[in-house]
Amino acid sequence: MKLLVLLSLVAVTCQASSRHERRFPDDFLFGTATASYQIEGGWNADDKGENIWDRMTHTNPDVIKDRSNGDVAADTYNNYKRDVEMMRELGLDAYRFSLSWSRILPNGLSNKVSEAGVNFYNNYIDEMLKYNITPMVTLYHWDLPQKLQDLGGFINPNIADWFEDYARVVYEKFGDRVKHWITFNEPREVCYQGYGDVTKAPILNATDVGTYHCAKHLVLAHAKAYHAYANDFKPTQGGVCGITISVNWMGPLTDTEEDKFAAELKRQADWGLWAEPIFSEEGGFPKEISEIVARKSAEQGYSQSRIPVFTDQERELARGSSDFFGVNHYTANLVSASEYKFNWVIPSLYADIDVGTYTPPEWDQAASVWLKLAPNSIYNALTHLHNKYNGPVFYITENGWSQLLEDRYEDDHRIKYYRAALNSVLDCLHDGVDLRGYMAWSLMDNFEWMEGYTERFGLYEVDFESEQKTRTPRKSAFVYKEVIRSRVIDPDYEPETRTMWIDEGH
Ligand code: GBH
Repeated sequence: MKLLVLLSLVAVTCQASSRHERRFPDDFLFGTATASYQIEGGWNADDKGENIWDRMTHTNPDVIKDRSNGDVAADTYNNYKRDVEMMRELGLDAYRFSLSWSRILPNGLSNKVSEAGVNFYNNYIDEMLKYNITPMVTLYHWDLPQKLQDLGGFINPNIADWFEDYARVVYEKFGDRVKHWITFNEPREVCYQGYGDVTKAPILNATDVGTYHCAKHLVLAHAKAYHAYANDFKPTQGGVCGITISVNWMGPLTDTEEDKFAAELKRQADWGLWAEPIFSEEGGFPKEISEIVARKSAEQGYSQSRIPVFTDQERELARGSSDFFGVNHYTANLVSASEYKFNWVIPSLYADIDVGTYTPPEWDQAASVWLKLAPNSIYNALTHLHNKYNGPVFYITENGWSQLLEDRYEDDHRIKYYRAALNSVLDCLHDGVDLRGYMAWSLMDNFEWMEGYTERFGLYEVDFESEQKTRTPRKSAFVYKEVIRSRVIDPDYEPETRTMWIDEGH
């Protein structure tokens, strides 16, 4: 009998090692991600302060597709134990979530710290740690305290100090247990969509200068929070601090020099504005963008370039200010110098770079208009960044697929997308990209910003009509669970039951 066990063990080991290349390392962190405003609810619980999403959805409900808001959302404020139970069901190694700034500092400033807010996050974190789930904490996922917005938000240079103060409170309260910090989620979405457009709060629509001034101040805010951690907390707490940038792959439509340059401009506009100052050798904003905007600004009659410069001191502050590169990745576009152009408002970020984008009709389409399954897009994006920035540590901090509410359990498109994405992750690992973890977006359905509750990204469905905000696993939850457990992608795996369970040791 003993011999038999031994023999079958040998067989299993051999099988595993023959697939060695297609296996996720045991210390690779598999997780899921969420964000405070999208799941928490409790918008005015205890002494929480108002934030820009509270203000915008309450005063201007028409900007949200279904006129909904995050007042209650998935009610994680009351359901956090159920959230952690779902993490255990999936067998997650890690969980990425964000802190609501105005829940911790009701005025945005650090003179008053909310005890109730701090308690809530303490409970959430402690519940994860009980089951060995590594918390990965984002400080800012778009819910700025309204008071700071009234003072100009990211257009006011003081935002860097306000953010550092907030970061210090958070490190001090939670840093004994949290070892993975992300300062900002997706600066492009904060600055372009919020300040240069009308597709995120505070819908400022300052198309000419909004994006660029926000970009500089956000980078400096990040850098100050990074150095505060590196100097005053890391020596005793021993964690890492980085930033998450949205990096969809932008490749040339054809291999002409014009299209290759157009793709480079698109990459600089989409992520280079934030990645270059932090991860490049030279620091500061991307050269080509700065040149184009300076030239156009002069032609357009502005007294100064619409894109600011970094002083030498600011450049040095930001350069190298990240322990890892967090990547939110969803899709790809093909970029053209001459075709498929959109009528952008002039002047604006995308009018400045003036390129066109295209996606082939054969790429599978998600419920979100902007989201398609693009082949090898994680591999293309990460190997590009790996080469460009000298092999930094990466985490994929978001990746996922949307559907409409109708398909409640069967989500085969999502499963197809995740399998493709995870294969692309394995290709990265095989080629030496230092990728340490992968967070699926999202643990559960949540408030999808301007789309309200009409687009669903969850591995768990949430019944927002129900009192309990009941969470039910979709088929993809079982498939992801099996990947995490086995550390391989089995293309034929089919769950045998719709009833979830918790494996021993979780
Ligand atoms: C992430 O953004 C967010 O971090 C997360 O909160 C969100 O729920 C998740 O993705 C799913 O959307 O409508 O054509 O103007 C992803 C990057 C960039 C995707 C802006 C939507 C809008 C494009 N987002 N984009 S469009």
